[in-house]
Amino acid sequence: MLKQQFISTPVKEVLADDYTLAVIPLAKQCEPFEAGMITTGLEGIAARSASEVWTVSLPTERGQTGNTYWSKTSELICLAHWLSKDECENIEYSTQKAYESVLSVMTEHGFSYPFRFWNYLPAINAGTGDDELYKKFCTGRLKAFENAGLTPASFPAASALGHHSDGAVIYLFASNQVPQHFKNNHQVNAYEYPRQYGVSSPSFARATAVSLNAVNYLFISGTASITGHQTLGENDLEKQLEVTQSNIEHLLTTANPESLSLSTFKVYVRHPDDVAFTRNWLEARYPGVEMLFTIADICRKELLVEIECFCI
Ligand code: 3EB
Repeated sequence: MLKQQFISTPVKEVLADDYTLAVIPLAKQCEPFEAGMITTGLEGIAARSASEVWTVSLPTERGQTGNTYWSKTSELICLAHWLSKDECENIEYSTQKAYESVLSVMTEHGFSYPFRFWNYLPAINAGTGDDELYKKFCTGRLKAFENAGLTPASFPAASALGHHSDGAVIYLFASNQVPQHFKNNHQVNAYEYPRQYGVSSPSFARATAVSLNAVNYLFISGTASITGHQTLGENDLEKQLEVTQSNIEHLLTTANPESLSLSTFKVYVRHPDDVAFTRNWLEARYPGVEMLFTIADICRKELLVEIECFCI
């Protein structure tokens, strides 16, 4: 059983538990410490500091291969790879190398199918036009996927957000069961976005379903106020929440083969002042869903909020 929880137990204590696959504290650092712990540079809401914890029902083995940190059971592996501040200066090249590393370490450990990626980058919106950091990241990621023989049909669910610290981290989950990747019929596939959004399209699916040890899970990618390929509700938080909600609801009905239920939201809010409204809006509509709120830059400058989901 794979579980995602948001808890305030000290990180050391969480890591001491063999059944912890990964603990992801909300802290300003984005650098490696030890296998099983993933610092991302993303900050939480003061006075509500929780960590995101992924637990499994078999004891984990953890280690490091080159600069990639991993934690695994017989069913799945979590791999994490950081880029230093200097490496982030050449984000396209460093992203490509990081993706090539994590994919090769994944394969060495006997896992063939990445099913969920997270990408946390510094100054994601810095640079204009094709020079925007996020767009160069997309080119590096796509080159690595192409070199690894991954086609758009096997791109998994993902999130890509910006933090206000130095360094970057890419982490993923992979299995040896073939996952199923889904589109959102209300949105252009990210990997088919038109040229205006960058030289290389973003390589991810809108949702990925996976079965581990006969238990089904659905990962919904970071989802935002985009219809077709267009951003809706510029400068209008509530409109963006409505469009985001309708995208999530659409995925729950069309990209959810096992009819799973929403368990958690990881919510990325650009402006700290928008957190209270966002929290109230979501809690009123999703009383049974556990939520973690983080302050993050979303990869399109006009987007104010992005939500990812885990369903069981
Ligand atoms: C979007 O739908 C919003 O580049 O990995 C969401 C999830 C977004 C993942 C990624 C980007 C990514 O285009 C941005």
